[in-house]
Amino acid sequence: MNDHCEAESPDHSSDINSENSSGNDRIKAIPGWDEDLESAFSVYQGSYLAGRVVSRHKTICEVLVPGAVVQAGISGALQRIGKQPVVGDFIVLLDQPEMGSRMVVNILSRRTCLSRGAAGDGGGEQVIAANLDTIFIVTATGKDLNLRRLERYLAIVYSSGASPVILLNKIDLADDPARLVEKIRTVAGDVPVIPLSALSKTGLDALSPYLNPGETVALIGSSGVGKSTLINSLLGETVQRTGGIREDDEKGRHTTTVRQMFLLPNGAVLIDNPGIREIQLGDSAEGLEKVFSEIVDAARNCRFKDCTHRDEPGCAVLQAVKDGLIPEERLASYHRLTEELIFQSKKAEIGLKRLEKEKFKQIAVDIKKYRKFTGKQ
Ligand SMILES: Nc1nc2c(ncn2[C@@H]2O[C@H](COP(=O)(O)OP(=O)(O)OP(=O)(O)O)[C@@H](O)[C@H]2O)c(=O)[nH]1
Ligand SMILES: [Mg+2]
Ligand SMILES: [Zn+2]
Repeated sequence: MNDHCEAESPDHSSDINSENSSGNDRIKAIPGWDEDLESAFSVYQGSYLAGRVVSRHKTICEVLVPGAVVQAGISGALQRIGKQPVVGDFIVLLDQPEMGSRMVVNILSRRTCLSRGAAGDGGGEQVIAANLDTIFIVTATGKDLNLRRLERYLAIVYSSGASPVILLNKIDLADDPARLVEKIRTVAGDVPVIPLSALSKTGLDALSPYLNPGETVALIGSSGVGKSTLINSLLGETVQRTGGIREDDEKGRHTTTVRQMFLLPNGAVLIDNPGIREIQLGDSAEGLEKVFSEIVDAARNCRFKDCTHRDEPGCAVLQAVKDGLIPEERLASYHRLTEELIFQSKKAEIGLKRLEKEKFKQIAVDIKKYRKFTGKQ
């Protein structure tokens, strides 16, 4: 297997055979594979292979199986039930080289799952990646640094089940990085904030506690903050193309377009992501409570249980703002994001209802067809 999980030509992999792989082989060969996955996979015999999705294209997945990276389609059955394999998924592959076919037929239970609100008016969630242990939220000194945006990132990361770590990149460009770290800490709670420079490779040692064998770390953040540069620096070679940034607003050029997994020599897994344009919250209520834990804590002392912390008498949150314990902009941000969450969930509900309606419309058409066919009324 090559270290960076790039796809091998399918011709080389026709000799992969699950009978050659024992559970131990799988644990060694598929980073992150463990006893639980082994027991979930034990029901599959014969032509089935265990693997992990390295990258996902429209209809094709690149999958790491013991000894190779292969390309596979997605079974019709999975597509019909709307289950989509994403990068980081542990999957079951049906390998039938004699028929020239290799299909992802099942997705094994996800330990963690990073999602965001889906774009468009249908609402719902879009899964970005799965089975992540840690998520590096990457921001950079300069115009990218935005506390309100960091709160959004923290909400979706908390909701994923993975642990967030905030990286402040490009400290080589800042006069006073320590001041910026302090600024970030005002919204970070207990989340570690690590200043570094991916380009000049300073501060990277502080990342090693998160880069353990078999553990998976994804990098997310806006375009141009230096996610791919950091991947290259950690791997010690250029595996990802990096892009310049626009001078006027310091925004990136969306250089990375495909989500992809890379393997560090020690067996840790890194996932590079395309820059996120806009983070919608999706179903992140739980995450939001963690991001604003000081507001949630104060709210326990509000006079009314359903206090909205806007103008109610006896509101402990408003009192804490008055006393200077909670910054006003934190409460404003909390209100904004909570409203957005309610809006998103309403949108999702409407989307679901529409789907239901469409389903029933389809059933009505089917009944009509059936009646016509059988002559029954
Ligand atoms: N000065 C400085 N520049 C950096 C640093 N890290 C990255 N850059 C530069 O920032 C630009 C964008 O870097 P990328 O690594 O492509 O950013 P990205 O986050 O992967 O961007 P997308 O793939 O578009 O999401 C490049 O010109 C890098 O050389 C750093 O630590 N210091
Ligand atoms: Mg990139
Ligand atoms: Zn209140």
